[in-house]
Amino acid sequence: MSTSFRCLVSTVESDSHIWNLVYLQKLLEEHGGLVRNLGSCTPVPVVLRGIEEHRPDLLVVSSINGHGHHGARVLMTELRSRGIELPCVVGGKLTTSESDNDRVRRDLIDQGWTDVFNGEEAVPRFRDFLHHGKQHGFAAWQPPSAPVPPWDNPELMIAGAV
Ligand code: B12
Repeated sequence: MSTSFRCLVSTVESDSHIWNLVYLQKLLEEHGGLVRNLGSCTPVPVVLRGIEEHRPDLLVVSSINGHGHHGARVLMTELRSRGIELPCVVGGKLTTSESDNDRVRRDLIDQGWTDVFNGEEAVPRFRDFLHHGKQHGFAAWQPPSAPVPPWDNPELMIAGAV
């Protein structure tokens, strides 16, 4: 891939926060992204139309109102049902509890998201992702696995260790 790439920025339908989207647009532009920012409260059909018209190399979704986990699941379900295989990442404050971060990361990566950027390391990890993606293609990214806490580990639960 050349050093510039086409990128669609959106949020989820419920989320009216804007400055997270502006921040991401600027960050992506600093890294060579040609960005179309769809703005707040983005309905799924608007994202689908944006993909058709803009033909991005990458979809970046940000949500901070606490409903992002649900919104991201809904969006990915629609993308998959239409056979859209575009690299897609999501990040921000995706639930109302920081302690959900690893579980949400695992769930969304399992659903088909290329990676999920939440918690304190979100932006530094995202920069690494962009550098890697520009060299090797965003689809080649292997997300680091999220740790499984003991209370989410069925083997430990069955053994009665927790
Ligand atoms: C401004 C603001 C509003 C404004 C938004 C105005 C506007 N049009 O933008 C108004 C008043 C409308 C608002 C409303 C609400 N808000 Co508000 N809001 C904020 C506030 C104060 C700042 C958000 C902001 O602009 N930050 C600046 C941007 C640049 O930073 P950021 O969003 O944090 O993003 C950073 C990271 O999260 C990360 N990031 C974000 N997305 C992504 C994506 C990727 C891929 C990556 C790599 C990184 C990344 O990078 C950014 C830079 O570090 C925050 C509290 C706070 N101090 O953060 C609450 C906050 C986001 N709001 C909150 C809530 C609950 C609401 C409401 C539900 C309140 C209500 N009961 O009505 C509504 C929801 C409205 C809706 N439908 O979405 C909560 C969310 C709680 C959660 N997720 O756990 C927060 C965190 C306040 C709190 N502490 O409780 N809000």
